Amino acid sequence: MSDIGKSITQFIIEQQRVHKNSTGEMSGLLNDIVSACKKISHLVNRSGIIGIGGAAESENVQGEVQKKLDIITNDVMVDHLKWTGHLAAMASEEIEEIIQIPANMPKGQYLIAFDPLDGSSNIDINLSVGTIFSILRCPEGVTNPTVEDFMQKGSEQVCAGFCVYGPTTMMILTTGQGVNGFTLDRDVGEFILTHPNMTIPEDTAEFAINMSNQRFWEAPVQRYIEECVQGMDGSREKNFNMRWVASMVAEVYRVLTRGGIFLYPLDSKPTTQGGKLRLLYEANPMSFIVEQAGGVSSTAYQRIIDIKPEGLHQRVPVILGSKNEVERVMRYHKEK
Ligand code: AHM
Ligand code: MG
Repeated sequence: MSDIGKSITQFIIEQQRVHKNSTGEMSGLLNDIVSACKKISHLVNRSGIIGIGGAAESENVQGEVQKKLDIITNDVMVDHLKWTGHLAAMASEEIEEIIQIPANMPKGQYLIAFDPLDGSSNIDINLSVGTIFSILRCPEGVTNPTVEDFMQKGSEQVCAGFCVYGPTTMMILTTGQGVNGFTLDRDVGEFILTHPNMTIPEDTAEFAINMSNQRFWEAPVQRYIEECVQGMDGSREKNFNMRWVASMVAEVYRVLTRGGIFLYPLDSKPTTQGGKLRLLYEANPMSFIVEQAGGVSSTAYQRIIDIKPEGLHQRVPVILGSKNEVERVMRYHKEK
């Protein structure tokens, strides 16, 4: 029987039953995240009407001007996750230090790192934004986690997912057994399984990169993009199309749906040296999802989920998507 049409609640509980020793804590945590994302979807949808669009008067730890919704959605995530007893600590793009569970609340065995509103520069122009999250196990015996406890490789993730607030609100989820996509049915307030077993085609003719950074790229990326742009007239003898939404959730969703390659490579811009995207709550969860869907995710030199993190807000170059294209870019770097 097809699983399409199943609610995310049923899906999560059925997955839990497959694991014999499961305590149900992960299912509980996923349900908390689902509730938070439904609330965020509602707020994003109504932001213009209730006057929460536009910039706030603050900057986050990365020195980026915050949107009002960056702050509000961060609070929604923290408020939904801090009291249910499933987490030992949290880390957010918007907060410099880790977020501890209040002393009067029970603690659980998981850690979460999240970007509450990815692509928030798109909010005021009504393009897709999203929430990204990565779940790690809290090291055994640790009751008061520190930053060090979050410094786990992406390959240690037990679950990763993201929500896209676009024409429809979608939740994409992996627990290491493939990738499934759910669409929010607003009438009943449930995410419904609409995209089971998402897989990324190995080949593609679509690339995504911010071309305005071209002069800052390294030679192998210059070469790869130049060949795509030359299309039929160049060495690839094939025409490529290009997209750049400036919202990683939308780009990765597109790659999961019809293939493609997404690049935010190493560049020599003073503001993004070492890459732009953050390892813990952007690159790692997206890489886990992409690999689970049959794609590849690399810095061009190294598999992203093999990186040992050194900081909560560490940035890395990201090249992910259809296997044959990502491997080609990696090969160009090796040849260099
Ligand atoms: P954010 O988390 O502050 O929104 O930044 C991350 C976003 C990604 O979603 C997107 O891929 C990238 O930044 C776009 O950057 P740029 O504006 O340099 O093209
Ligand atoms: Mg982000």
